[in-house]
Parts: sequence; structure tokens; C-alpha cells
Amino acid sequence: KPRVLSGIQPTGELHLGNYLGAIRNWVEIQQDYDSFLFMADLHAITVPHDPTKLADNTYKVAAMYLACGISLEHATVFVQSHIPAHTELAWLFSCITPLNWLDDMVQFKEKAIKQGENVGTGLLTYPVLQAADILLYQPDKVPVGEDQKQHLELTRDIAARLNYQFGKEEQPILKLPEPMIPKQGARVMSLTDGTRKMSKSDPSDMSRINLLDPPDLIERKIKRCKTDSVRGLTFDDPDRPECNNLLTLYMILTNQPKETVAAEAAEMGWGQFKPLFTDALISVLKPIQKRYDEIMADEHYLKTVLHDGREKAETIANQTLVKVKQALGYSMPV
Ligand code: AQP
Repeated sequence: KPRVLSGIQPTGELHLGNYLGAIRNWVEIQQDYDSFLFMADLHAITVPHDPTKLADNTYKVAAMYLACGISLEHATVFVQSHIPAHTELAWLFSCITPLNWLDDMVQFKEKAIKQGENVGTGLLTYPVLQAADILLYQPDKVPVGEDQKQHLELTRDIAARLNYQFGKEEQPILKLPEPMIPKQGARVMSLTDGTRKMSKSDPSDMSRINLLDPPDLIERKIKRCKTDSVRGLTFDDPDRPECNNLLTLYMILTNQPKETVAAEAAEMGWGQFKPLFTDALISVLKPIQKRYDEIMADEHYLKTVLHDGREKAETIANQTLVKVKQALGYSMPV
């Protein structure tokens, strides 16, 4: 089977963007791929973090993967920091990555502004670690949301450069993976500003639907989310980004064709649409929340999953690391 690899940072509660942009697609394709899914806890400290919450958040993300339908029959679930090969390969990559390749990374610019002078070097070199995370497993595809496309291009550039400088043309050291961006849900926007993506790090909780939000909170968030005073709801109007976002989410959650939703919504006002949207959200999230509670109640189970995941992932990661080190001319320990 071809292989896919993807991960999410345990930087807070997962939201609808993480689900529709990433996890839901992992579930959809898992039958056809050998999946490697990890919690990117090394990336989680590139912005200020609370050490008392990091381990817990990491377990919670793992539980959420399983609650959303990831099956251990098809997937290996592991914690990034449990496998030292990630940081070691990142160092090797950082020595062959020209500094100016990192200059234009949009995510760095967005997050660095928020941190001012205290911004850590790790936030700049984050995409180099991400390249190591991916290339260690030599995946064919990387299913991510639209926001990660630029980082994936950098990953391919690093692999190509290493192959070119240290490999043989007929036998590349690293495979160049393809991005796999969902046709729907690739960019879920904030509830309070339809021009910005929904994000864990937005200071306002009202800007996102967290996967663990209870029904009454979902109802409140949708009641208060940004809309306009125009009657008749439409897709794709550049002057109505919030309207497009909410209709698109409703279409995905209810599994309806765009034309059906467009026809239904054309005559509607917000007062009519919002309760329908709220119900759709609640009915998709309810079963996920139930499974999540069950998984979190059995700590031993989750620890076993992560232990087994580490063993399997580490074997593959170490094989790639040795291959790269040999190509770079390192001696191997005896
Ligand atoms: N709004 C979004 N729409 C679609 N996909 C999204 N993803 C994140 N936000 C959206 C996808 O979720 C996966 C994991 O993302 P991440 O947590 O590793 O980092 P991120 O993209 O930076 O996510 P956040 O929520 O914005 O986190 P913070 O605020 O901590 O940076 C990726 O596949 C991403 O595409």
C-alpha cells in the first residue's frame, strides 16, 4: 500500500478546521493507505507554551484522532518527541537548507509578529523540522489543509537538494511526497472574521468551533458569529466571506451538493439558517465526543497505542536516518 503521513500540533483543543482540513480526510482514505499519524509536540513549543499542559494535550490529540475514526488496523499513531530521529534529521537538513528559503514562509511571518523580539529560532526553522518529520517515513502523500501547502513545497525542495547533492540520479535517497489537499474544507475560516482561518491560537474562543464544545456553547457561538444584514444567502460572493464560509461548512457537514444548498439558502435569512447549521454541527460532533470520552476514560489503552506506534514508527524512521547519514559521509557507531 502507498504511505501517507500527517500530524497536528498539540497546542490546544482541536477545532472544526483541524477536523475538516485534516483528520476527516485521513479517515476517508485510510483503507487505501498505510497511515502514519503523529502529534507534533516538538512543534508545539515554537510558540510560548505551558509545560504543565503539554503531555496532557498530546494524549488528548491522540484520543481525538481515534474518536474521529482513525483505525489502528490501518494507522500508526505516535508522538513526535518519542522518536529522536526527528530532531537529528532536522539538524542535518538545516545544514543543507539555504537561509533564504525560510524567508517567505507565511506562517512564520504571521506568528512572529505576535511574539515580537522574543520570537524563538525554532519558529523560523519549524518547516525544516517538518521536512524531517515527513521525509523520515518516505510517504507518497501528505494530507493537509491548504495552509500547509507552502511548507510541503519546502519539504520537496529539501529532499530534491539532498538527492541532488549527495545521491545518485538513478537511486534517490529520499522520495518526494505529494500534497493531498481536500477538495472541500481545505480552508475553514474564523467565525468572527471570514477572511482569516479558524485557528487554535486565535485568542477568542468565539472564533472557532472546538470539537469538544457542548451543544449549548455551539448554539451560542453560531448565534453570535459574524454575519451581515443581507437577505438571501449566497456562496462565492467576495463581499460576503462569512456567508460563503458558513454555507460551505453547512454543505460539508450535511453532505449535500452545492447546488442543493445554494437553492435552499437563496431564500433564507440568517434567523432561519443558523438553527439548521447548529443542528448539523451538533449531530456531527456528538458521536465524536462520545467516543472521545470513552477513550479518555481508559488511560492504559491510550498509552499502549502510543507505545506500539512508537515501536513501529521508530524502526522506519531510523532506517531513513541511517541512509541519509551514510550519504552525508558519517561513520556508523559499532
Ligand atoms: N482553518 C483550517 N482549515 C482547514 N485546515 C486547517 N488546519 C488547521 N487549521 C485549518 C489543518 O490542520 C492540520 C494541523 O494543523 P496544526 O495544528 O499542526 O497547525 P496549524 O495549521 O497552525 O493549526 P492551527 O489551528 O492554526 O494551530 P495554531 O493556531 O496552533 O497554529 C493541518 O493539516 C492544517 O492544514
